Amino acid sequence: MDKLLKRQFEEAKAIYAKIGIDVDEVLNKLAQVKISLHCWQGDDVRGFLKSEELSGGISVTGNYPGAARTPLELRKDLEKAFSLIPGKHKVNLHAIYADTDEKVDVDQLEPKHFTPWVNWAKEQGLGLDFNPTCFSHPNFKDGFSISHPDSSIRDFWITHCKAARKIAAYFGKELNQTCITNFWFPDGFKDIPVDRMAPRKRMKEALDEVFSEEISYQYNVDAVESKLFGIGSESYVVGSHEFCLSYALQNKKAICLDVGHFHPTETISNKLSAIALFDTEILLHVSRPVRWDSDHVVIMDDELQEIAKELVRNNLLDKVHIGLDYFDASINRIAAWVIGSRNMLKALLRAMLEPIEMLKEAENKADFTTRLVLLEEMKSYPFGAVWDYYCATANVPIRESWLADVKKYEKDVLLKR
Ligand code: RNT
Ligand code: ZN
Repeated sequence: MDKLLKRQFEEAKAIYAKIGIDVDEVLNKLAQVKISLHCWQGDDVRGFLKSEELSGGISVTGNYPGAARTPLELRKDLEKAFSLIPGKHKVNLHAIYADTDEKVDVDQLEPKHFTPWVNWAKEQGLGLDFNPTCFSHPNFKDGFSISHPDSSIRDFWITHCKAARKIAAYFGKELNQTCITNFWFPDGFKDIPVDRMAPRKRMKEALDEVFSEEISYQYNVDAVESKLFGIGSESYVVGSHEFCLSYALQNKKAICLDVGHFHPTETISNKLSAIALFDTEILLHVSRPVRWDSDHVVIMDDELQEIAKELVRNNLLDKVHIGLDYFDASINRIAAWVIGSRNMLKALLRAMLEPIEMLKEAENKADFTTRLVLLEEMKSYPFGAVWDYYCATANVPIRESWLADVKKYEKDVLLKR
């Protein structure tokens, strides 16, 4: 290891020790954290079933060259990204990423259509998470999928979601690691509805049907994701936050909180402690909304830091699953993955390097001066030296040196596509 890097780490360690923080212990804890890397950043949410253009009120802008066109290309790109991110993680697949030569519609998907992904995950020591894809399909009609008024359309999506759970259970069993399956439905109205209740009733019943089959919790955990609005569902979304949270609580499902899915002044960092008190499992879709649910690449902004602090300060890392969810086609897609993952981990590291007990004590004594002074001074503590050391020990490039790897891969592989 680079001598300067090592010396800077030792100095940083001594500085943190003075305020009562054991840096080695922190790094062991950080190494346990798994980030679920969303495969769809690699190809702009296209998938391989080639059914229809992206729909569901989400959109990707940009035409940076090199998007993955096949499962093999996507896996190679993911491998490249993982080689630049410290730790062992998971990959989050959508149903449209099936790896098969068969012409198969989403309601007919089976575990066998994902075998190459499972074999690869085993080889790479990765976990897999899953999502049914209830959009980009002719049966996503009039803005509705599983809560469509037409029962044959609802049934199609119910069958698809049931199939998705079987695939998820297969992932969990084969990889000996629970698969988190996230159910997100774009269903909603562009304009003010007359009947807000009926679609929600249909969605509730459809979900009951989807989840009617018992699947061991060891293999699969289901999550439901809420949303405030999407493109084309500006006035009303069936799966609102109240709907999804209530459903999750009543049915022992996990609730998925996406950073971009709330009113602009609402933050998910402020929701975590409230929800966690009620024994709910939580799935995070870490994203970055810019003025709206724009799904920008995750940066080290205040909300990311606040989310990380909530997870660490409240010991939530065991019951909160961290996934990323954004799609940017205007920059190198591998860099997009690496930036977001490294930032999520960095934010957690920084949160772990706080004198939490000291801060809580000050707060409990109403010594808000001490609280503010400590919080502000901690901002210039040398966490960067700890992060660099962590990257070096995990055998991934330090600081921005990973960019050279990405540029080389772009030249050798991506630009030839
Ligand atoms: C959409 C949701 C959802 C999707 C992915 C592709 O607003 O955030 O999670 O981004 O399923
Ligand atoms: Zn999401």
